[in-house]
Amino acid sequence: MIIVSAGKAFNDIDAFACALAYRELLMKEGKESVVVFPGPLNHSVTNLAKAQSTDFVVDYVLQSDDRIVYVDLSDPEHFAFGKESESQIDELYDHHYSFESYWQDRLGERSHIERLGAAATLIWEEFAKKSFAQSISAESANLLSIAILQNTLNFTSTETHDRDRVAFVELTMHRSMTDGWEAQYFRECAEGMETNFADALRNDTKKIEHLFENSLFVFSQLEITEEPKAFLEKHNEGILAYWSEFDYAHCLINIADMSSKTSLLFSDNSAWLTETIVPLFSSIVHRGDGWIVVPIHQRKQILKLINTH
Ligand SMILES: [Mn+2]
Repeated sequence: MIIVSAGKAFNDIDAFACALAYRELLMKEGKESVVVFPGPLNHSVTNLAKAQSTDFVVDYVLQSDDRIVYVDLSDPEHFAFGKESESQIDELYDHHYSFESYWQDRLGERSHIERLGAAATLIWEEFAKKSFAQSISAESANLLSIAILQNTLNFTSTETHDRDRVAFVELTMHRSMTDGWEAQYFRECAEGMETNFADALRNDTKKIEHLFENSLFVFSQLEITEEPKAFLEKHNEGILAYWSEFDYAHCLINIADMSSKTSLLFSDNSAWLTETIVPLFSSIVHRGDGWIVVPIHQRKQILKLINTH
């Protein structure tokens, strides 16, 4: 059996859309597959997304003759079936940094890691390459479109590539969502976040070891469409309460606001923020005690800045 999956902890709309659409592509090629998401889906997988498909399972015991396709992920530490599942990987589709050459060496042409706004763009391009673009289902076209919209932060992210824009336009004729779906989608994201802020935060936090010596790096991110300083004030307590679960950690949140195209970075340790995070940015829009506002960045971009600084 082919298993299409992503991370073990939480998966976002990009992973969700890629896996479900890729399952359809495999089906068109006459190959059976199962989509597996063992962890919770985060608040970016809204009702609009779930209305397209929920054709996945949570529990699956990997068999020794299964082959795996991982999407929107290339860091072996986070694979749904663990690092030990590496030898069973057939294909890998991702747009995150750091593991490009690792997978190039191991998978060669079966590793598809490219600098794009959304991994969903790669999956759409696979449909086209394999001549199934014309027969893609409306549900898959809808999902891939939502993922491109969200992962490029409504095309405001500097990670957005022309290929993301082309894919989004090409998908237009295959979509079935009604006018205004983009606004509806972001409204659902905001509502999901407000309804259960603690879970939204928890399910969009990366815990990274060994980046800052022996301290755990707790890096949260929320994508919003409202004034980021007011958002921080509203949720300050909730953020600090969550971070207090971690001992000896450096904690940072990236509140990325698509409307103002800025990122507000907040830490519970103002001195650490000034010393470690501030120097990463050549342009700082505003700053205060424990927070800075910079042009919009995504977490993976900030991680890259930390890694290369
Ligand atoms: Mn992604």
